[in-house]
Amino acid sequence: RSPPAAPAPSQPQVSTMSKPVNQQQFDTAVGEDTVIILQGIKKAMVKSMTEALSIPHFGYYDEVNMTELVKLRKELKKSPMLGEVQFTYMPVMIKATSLALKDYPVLNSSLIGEDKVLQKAAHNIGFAMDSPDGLIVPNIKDVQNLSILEIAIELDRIVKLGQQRKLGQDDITGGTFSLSNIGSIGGTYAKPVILPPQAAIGALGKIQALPRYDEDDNLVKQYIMKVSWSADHRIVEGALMARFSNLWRSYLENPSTLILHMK
Ligand code: CAO
Repeated sequence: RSPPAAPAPSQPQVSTMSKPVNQQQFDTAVGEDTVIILQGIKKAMVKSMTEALSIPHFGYYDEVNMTELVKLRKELKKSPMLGEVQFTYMPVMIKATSLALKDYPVLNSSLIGEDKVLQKAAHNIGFAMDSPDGLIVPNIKDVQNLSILEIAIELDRIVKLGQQRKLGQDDITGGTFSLSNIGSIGGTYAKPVILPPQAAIGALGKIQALPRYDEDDNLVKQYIMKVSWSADHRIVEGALMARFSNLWRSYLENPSTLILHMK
């Protein structure tokens, strides 16, 4: 008598139902497994993030004392110069990035082949945006020539257009360095993925009121933000990333020094 047949390996009951999908449809409740066809921004993310995997990422983390900036923003928010423009921390962080890039231009560059680095003159600072269609990274052009107010106006314009799915090609291409303010949603540290062909990206955590010691050893309430940098270790040494981060942090911790860089 032949032995009983081995049970057939169980097959997942995957429905072959396929459908084109955009961002909102990901959370559609279905009673069976569904194949989702990626299109547009979602499809582009597969390509760019797969490409990013070929970059050896160096991670560097620090905390920034935002106490002075929190106070300053409260005051600046009242400025009539802002009109309807929302004034968040981003314009200051974007300006501080550009100022620090002046001293560390390799972070504003791209590796070409195996032995060339294209150092870019323009500081086109990208920012990750959680848009209705998913992750987009529009950028503010020539930040090195803009005041903080001008950056705030441009950020406001881009965010509003992004929310309405109306961003033009120019706004989403040509970025040279990126920031990802994940802290506007929550969380402290992140492990940001470099957007090729850029060389670095910084993820900004939530600004939190936390106890810290002052110089007289008193415990004081301070506003702290964690920053997580990733840099392309083929062209950026860890020491350089740390020095860049120190300089960037110093602008945010002493925002009055930014006045010296106003045009
Ligand atoms: N910590 C504490 N408060 C923060 C904060 C932070 N890190 N970031 C923003 N806030 C505050 C703002 O100051 C603002 O406060 P008020 O209401 O008092 O003005 C409020 O939160 C809302 O800010 P916002 O998010 O509308 O604006 P923003 O300029 O700070 O950020 C944008 C704009 C587009 C970066 C943000 O909306 C966003 O999409 N963040 C998500 C980025 C993301 O998805 N990253 C992951 C990428 S990898 O998948």
